[in-house]
Amino acid sequence: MFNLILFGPPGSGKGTQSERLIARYGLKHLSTGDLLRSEIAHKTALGLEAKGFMDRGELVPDAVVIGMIRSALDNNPEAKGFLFDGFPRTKAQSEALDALLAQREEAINVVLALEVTEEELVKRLLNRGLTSGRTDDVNEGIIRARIEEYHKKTSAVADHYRQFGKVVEVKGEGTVDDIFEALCAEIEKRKAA
Ligand code: B4P
Repeated sequence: MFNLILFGPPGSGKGTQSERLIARYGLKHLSTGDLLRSEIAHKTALGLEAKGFMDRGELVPDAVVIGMIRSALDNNPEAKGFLFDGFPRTKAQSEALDALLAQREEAINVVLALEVTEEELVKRLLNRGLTSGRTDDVNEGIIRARIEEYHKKTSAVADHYRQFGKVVEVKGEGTVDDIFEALCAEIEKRKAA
């Protein structure tokens, strides 16, 4: 199996690049953002709980997202590997993911971290907000709150995996095609190792 985390601040291109990476490598895509938005659309109890946090640009509680990922792993025993998109977002989520994979005698192979400046992130998300219908994309204050959450809580995820030599930084500005090729080059190196 090959397990990959696509990491980076909100708007760095995780969702965009994930679609291409799963097509090329046949990985199962697990996006906690997509899973949460699906729960909200279906008006489940979990979705109702998550919505308030997401609308404020805050992270949803760890127990909620860890439970969702545990079920997704259980429901995909045949997967050739997983692409984790937007998860883990806290140190606790990283440790929980490592434990869930270890129970399956698996581990994270690489963390690809997309690097994008804050002004570019805000520009991209406001632009997406014009058409996405996402309540967390329309207000600059909420977007900046999401970026602040990233610096406060999510950058710890990179620190966690850096101690195992698993983090590779990739420039996330430029064309979608060029960024995709840079990500693939890093994956090929790790697969060959
Ligand atoms: P997510 O759904 O993960 O969304 P995101 O971080 O906003 O976006 P992503 O990074 O995937 O978007 P992309 O850059 O591809 O999270 C939403 C919310 O859910 C969080 O704020 C949180 O509340 C909650 N949540 C999710 N997971 C959680 C967890 N594990 N724990 C707790 N809470 C959690 O796209 C952005 C835009 O940039 C697009 O319009 C795209 O077209 C554009 N773009 C992409 N690449 C580009 C390029 N190279 N050049 C120009 N534009 C580009």
